[in-house]
Amino acid sequence: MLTQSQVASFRSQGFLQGGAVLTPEETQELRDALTRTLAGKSPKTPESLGNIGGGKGVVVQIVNEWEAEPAFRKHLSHPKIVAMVAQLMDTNTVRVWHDQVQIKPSHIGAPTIWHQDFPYWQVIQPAELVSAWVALEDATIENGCMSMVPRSHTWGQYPGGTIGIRDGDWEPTYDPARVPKGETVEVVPCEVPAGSVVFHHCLTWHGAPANYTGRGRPAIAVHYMPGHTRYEPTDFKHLVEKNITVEPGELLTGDHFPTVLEQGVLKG
Ligand SMILES: O=C(O)CCC(=O)C(=O)O
Repeated sequence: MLTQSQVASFRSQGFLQGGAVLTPEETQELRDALTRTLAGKSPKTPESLGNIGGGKGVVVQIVNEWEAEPAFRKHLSHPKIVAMVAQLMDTNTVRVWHDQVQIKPSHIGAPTIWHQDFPYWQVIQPAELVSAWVALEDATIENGCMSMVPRSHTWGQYPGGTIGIRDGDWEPTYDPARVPKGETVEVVPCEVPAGSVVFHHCLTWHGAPANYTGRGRPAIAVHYMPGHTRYEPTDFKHLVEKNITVEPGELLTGDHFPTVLEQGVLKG
C-alpha cells in the first residue's frame, strides 16, 4: 500500500517511485519467460514483437506479453502493484488496457523519445490511466532508466503525443507554447533496482536515455485503466483495438482486457 503522501505526490507530480514490488524469484521468472518469447518458445505469441529503435539503435517492444507467457499474466494481477494502482486511480475496479515490454539491449539500446501515452490511446476515455513500469534489471541513467517531467500531466495533451528529443542526448525538445506560464521542463531520472516499480499518469511526459553499457535494460510496463474507462472509437487507431468486443460508448471489458480488481476484490 502507498502512504497518503505518496498518493499526493503522484497526483501533483504525475509519477511516483513505488519501491520494490517483485521478489528476486518473481523477477527471474519474468526474465526467463522473456527469454523464451525472444527464442520463439513461448506457449503462445504476443500481440506484437518488433524493434522500435527508429534507426537510432534497438528497442525490442513486445505488446501483450501476458498473452504469450503465464508468468506475465500473473504479473498483471500482482497484488502489491494492483493495490497501489487502485489507490493512485482512486478506484476499486481496475482493468488492463495492454502491457508492453521494452528491452534496450546492451551497447545498442536506442533512447525512448519523449512522449505522452494518452494521445496514442484516443480510442478509450477518459484520460485517467496509470502505468506501472517494473525494471527487470537494475535501471540507471547509463542503461536507460525511465525519466519524467514533473507536473506535465496537468499541461493538457501534446498534439500527436510525441514531444521530441535532442540529437546526441536525451533532453526533451518541445514547443514552449505547450508549457504553461511559470512552469519549467525539468527531467527527473527514475533509477531503480530490478523488481522495483515506477508509476506514471497517461499524460505525463516521459522518455528514457540510450543504453551504451554492457548491461541490458528489460522492463515491463502494464497500462492499467479504472473500471469506468469506455471504448470511444475515433479515426485514430490502436494496435489492440481489434480485440475490442464491446460497442462504442460501453465500458471496455472483455477477455483481452483483464479485470484485475473488481469492487475491491483481486482477480487472478
Ligand atoms: O521502457 C521504456 O523505456 C519506455 C516505456 C514507456 O514509454 C511506457 O511505459 O509508457
